[in-house]
Amino acid sequence: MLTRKWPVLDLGDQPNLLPKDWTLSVAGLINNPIKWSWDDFMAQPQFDSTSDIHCVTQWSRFDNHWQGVSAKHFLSVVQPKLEAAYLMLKSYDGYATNVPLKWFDDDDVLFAHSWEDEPISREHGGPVRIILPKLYFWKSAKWVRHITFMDKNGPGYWEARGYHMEGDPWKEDRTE
Ligand SMILES: Nc1nc2c(c(=O)[nH]1)N[C@H]1C(S)=C(S)[C@@H](COP(=O)(O)O)O[C@H]1N2
Ligand SMILES: [Mo]
Repeated sequence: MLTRKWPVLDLGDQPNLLPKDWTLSVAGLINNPIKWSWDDFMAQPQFDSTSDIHCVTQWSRFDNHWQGVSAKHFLSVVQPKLEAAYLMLKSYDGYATNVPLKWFDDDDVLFAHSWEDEPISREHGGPVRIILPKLYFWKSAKWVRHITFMDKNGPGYWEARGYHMEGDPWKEDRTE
């Protein structure tokens, strides 16, 4: 199904975060652990990108225009150690999802604060969510709060409930 509207899908508990209440902490196998406030985040180089969304429940939305901070820039700041191979993305609603670093480290991945030139709404994960267009959308954590870099893979919320550890839509990696 192709959709013009953007459906909302989550665990049902949508955190009500003002930008001033949002922080992002990053730890694990990196040389430079950080904790960014909203102001720290907005002081990073800004990045624009256009990409498609593919949900595992069979809808897609093409040509979304995002703005935020690129994963490439983020990685240049935190500097993953050589052993780092997976990220665990954790969110304010208790959600978590695991992503291989090789998928996260891509030109179209970002920490998005805007969609179609408007701040990302609360229900879509504002003030900041991950956009990882090459994997199924359950990997794109909304209300992102914490990231841990790991050498071993581990399951997030849906992965522990049978979703695929990678989630490549072109391979239809839905379940293990
Ligand atoms: N924090 C958080 N992020 C999440 C989820 C969630 O429940 N909590 N659901 C995931 C799933 S299964 C999908 S399909 C997309 C939906 O994003 P949308 O509601 O903006 O369409 O968010 C993903 N990111
Ligand atoms: Mo989903």
